[in-house]
Amino acid sequence: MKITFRHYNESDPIPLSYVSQIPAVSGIVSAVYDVRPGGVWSRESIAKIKENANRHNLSFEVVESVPVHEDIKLGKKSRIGYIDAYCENVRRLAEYGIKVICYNFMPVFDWLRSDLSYENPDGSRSLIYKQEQIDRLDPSKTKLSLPGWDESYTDDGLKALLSEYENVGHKELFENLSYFLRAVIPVCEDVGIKMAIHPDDPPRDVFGLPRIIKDEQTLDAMLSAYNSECNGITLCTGSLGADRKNDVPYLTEKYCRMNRTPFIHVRNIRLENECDFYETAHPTECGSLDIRRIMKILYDNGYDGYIRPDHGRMIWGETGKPGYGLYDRALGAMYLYGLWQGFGGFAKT
Ligand code: DNO
Repeated sequence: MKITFRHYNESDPIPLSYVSQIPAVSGIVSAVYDVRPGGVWSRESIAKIKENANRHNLSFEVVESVPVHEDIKLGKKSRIGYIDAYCENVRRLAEYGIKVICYNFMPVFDWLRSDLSYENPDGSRSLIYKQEQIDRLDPSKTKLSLPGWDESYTDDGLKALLSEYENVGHKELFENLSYFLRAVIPVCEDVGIKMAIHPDDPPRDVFGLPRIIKDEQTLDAMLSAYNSECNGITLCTGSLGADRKNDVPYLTEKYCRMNRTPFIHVRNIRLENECDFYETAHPTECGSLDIRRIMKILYDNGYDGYIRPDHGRMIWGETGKPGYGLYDRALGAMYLYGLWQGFGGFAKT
């Protein structure tokens, strides 16, 4: 297992020197953020992230994310050019030693929460999801924003895009994903990169838009759409765990044994009623997911891929990117490392 830490380059308030001070963290997970989805990343930008990381004794082997242009998800003719650009990014990233690319296939929006700074009784702040509040939001009227979202839409552009999805249901979206995989995975096989799709977060349709990566059945379908070790999953415990029907330890064991989960996001959530959840600290006792058991499954199956603590709460007065502060994620990294070492292993390879 290689423990990594997500970083947002120059726009990240956390200096890389702080990241390198977290014991057991051996690398960063990052991306080129100033190129629009569908564009080609310059070699200079990729090289710069790598050099900065290496200067702090950190590796840069996982990209999160190379975004998929909406025309690919919509299956428009113009997808051909955007897929070519995607493949070019894959080739370029391989030149700089990237091993895994995390991406998602969620229409228009990425992860979604109803409150980014919910105050817990102990004064810490968490990301939370309450369905009732989400149901009251209308993305064509309210400006929503989360780290990692494409912020460049104008109001009219967003409205037009949402209306294009009126003709795209689950089946069409899945066909468009399969088409994308058929074009991209052979390139990944050539250059030795593994694609790792991130589950939909939360794992259900939102704002009437279809979502297709949300449970065992849909994960299986996506893996069989192109049968290759380069066509994998980012196993995100918190995203999958937000549906009570998903047995996360079982899914972890299944996909780890199949060798189709090159990247893992570990976080805990406390489920409330059918759909709502609160993001908590990482330890098992803090939420509804048995993180210790999940880690034990990885350990017992000899997991040697990349892992990262996922969202943290804001603690000790920290402010910063929602979910991506330093302190609680560092505690999360130490918890994962401590478990691993307790099982008898070493995190740093
Ligand atoms: C949220 C992240 C997601 C993830 C993308 C992958 O914190 O896990 O934004 O990076 O869905 O493309």
